[in-house]
Amino acid sequence: MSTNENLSRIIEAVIKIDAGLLDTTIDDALQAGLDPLMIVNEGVTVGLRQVGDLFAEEEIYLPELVQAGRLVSKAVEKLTSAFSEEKAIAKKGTFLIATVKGDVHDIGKNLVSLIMAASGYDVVDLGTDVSTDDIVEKITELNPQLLGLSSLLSTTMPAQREVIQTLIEAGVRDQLHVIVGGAPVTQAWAQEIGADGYAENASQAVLEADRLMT
Ligand code: B1M
Repeated sequence: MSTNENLSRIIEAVIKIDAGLLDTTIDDALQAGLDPLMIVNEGVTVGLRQVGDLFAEEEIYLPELVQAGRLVSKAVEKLTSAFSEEKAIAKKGTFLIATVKGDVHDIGKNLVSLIMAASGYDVVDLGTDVSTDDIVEKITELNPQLLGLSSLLSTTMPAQREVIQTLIEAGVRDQLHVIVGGAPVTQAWAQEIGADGYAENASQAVLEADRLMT
């Protein structure tokens, strides 16, 4: 079976929200030698976005969206377990990451955390729905070189701006680089709110972080 066929079967399993089928198709793809990260980025994530489209079109409802989210979280965990092992590489700096206030989406944030950690950053993950005050408090406490703000809702994107504004008011904005991301976030938005970097996916987050740290 070709790479594209393997990925299509995975996407279909996610769209059907079928845990058994997803397990089987992922195992088949791994056996065929596909890279786990490719399966995440070009398989399960693509399927989940299509589930999101079905939700927006009212073809499916919130319970199915929740179920699809859980299914994919588990699949991503399984696929990325290899990355979690401690690697003996020089540490590049501390990366504080949070999903902003009002937003509970965490699959993408977790993926970014994982890949950043595997790429040599000390990652401190504050979780989801994190208030601006809590983020700023942690920055004062930990003094990280990088801050990552994830937002999946157009209604929570302004919280990214609020964090940056609060950092300016607290006089600590210049002490760190801010990277923003999440499905509705764009390079233009990043520029508008005064972020230092924008990343479309987890691998680009590492490239952005490395660029900002040099
Ligand atoms: Co929600 N949801 N959801 N949802 N959900 C979206 C985002 C939506 C686009 C679906 C849709 O309607 N088409 C829509 C937002 C519309 C908008 O604002 N424009 C939406 C909505 C409306 C909602 C609710 C309001 C639904 C409701 O209750 N009526 C509600 C809000 C809850 C809240 O947060 N307050 C809600 C709830 C949920 C669930 C809890 C059911 C579940 C989340 C489960 C979880 O995260 N544990 C869920 C899901 C699964 C989705 C979709 C289908 C998938 C998101 C996802 O995990 N993608 C999503 C559809 C979509 O995004 N098109 C949708 C996979 C993940 C790997 O990709 O998160 O994009 P992503 O992360 C990528 C990049 O964006 C980037 O790298 C990641 C890896 O490649 N990235 C960063 C992310 N963060 C980054 C940070 C960085 C750099 C890169 O630097 C710091």
